Amino acid sequence: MKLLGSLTSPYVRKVRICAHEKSLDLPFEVVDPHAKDSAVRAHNPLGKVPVLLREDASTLFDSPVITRYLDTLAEPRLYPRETEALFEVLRFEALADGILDATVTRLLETRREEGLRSRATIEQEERRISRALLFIEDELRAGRFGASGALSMAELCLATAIEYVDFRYPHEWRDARPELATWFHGFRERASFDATVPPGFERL
Ligand SMILES: N[C@@H](CCC(=O)N[C@@H](CS)C(=O)NCC(=O)O)C(=O)O
Repeated sequence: MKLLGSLTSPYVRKVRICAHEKSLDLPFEVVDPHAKDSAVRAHNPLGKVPVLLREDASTLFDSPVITRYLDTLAEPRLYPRETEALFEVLRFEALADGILDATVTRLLETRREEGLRSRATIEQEERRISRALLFIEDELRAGRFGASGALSMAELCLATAIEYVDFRYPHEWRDARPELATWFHGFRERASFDATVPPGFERL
């Protein structure tokens, strides 16, 4: 089994964090999905990472599919078996993936040349991120998130997404979301996060 990915992709980082939490030995090959002759396309027609190459030469993508698969291989279970609890985790995972998508879209827009760059697109993605962070703050306050202290992919996905916001869209969000800031500050100290910090990122 081998994971293909880049060191800065938050989707890849999420998978690596999941494997680390489960103490799975997951060899990691750094690839550039944007390269002209990228090998990724041979495994994923979408040309995106992460891709998991399995022992039988079959492949899995994208990140939520890979984490669901890894969860079947070792304890601790990070997706609950009980239906209601499972859908609660999947909803937070979808929210976290939405934060990642918005942060990536914003980043790519900011990198476009001056005349082509859309301020409206950048602001739309910033509002999306802001609403999502406020939503988590409210869920924390209501005890619907983080209350049990149990570890699941909900916490791992959201913390990965928040750290990616700090990496690619550093801005002051903590003052207006104090519960989230406190939770995140403690949570990101996990060894799985330390082991996967993207190069070039200085923690805020
Ligand atoms: N929904 C996918 C998103 C994966 C994704 O967008 N990966 C980016 C890296 S951050 C990529 O490979 N981009 C290459 C491209 O767009 O050509 C997942 O969760 O795995």
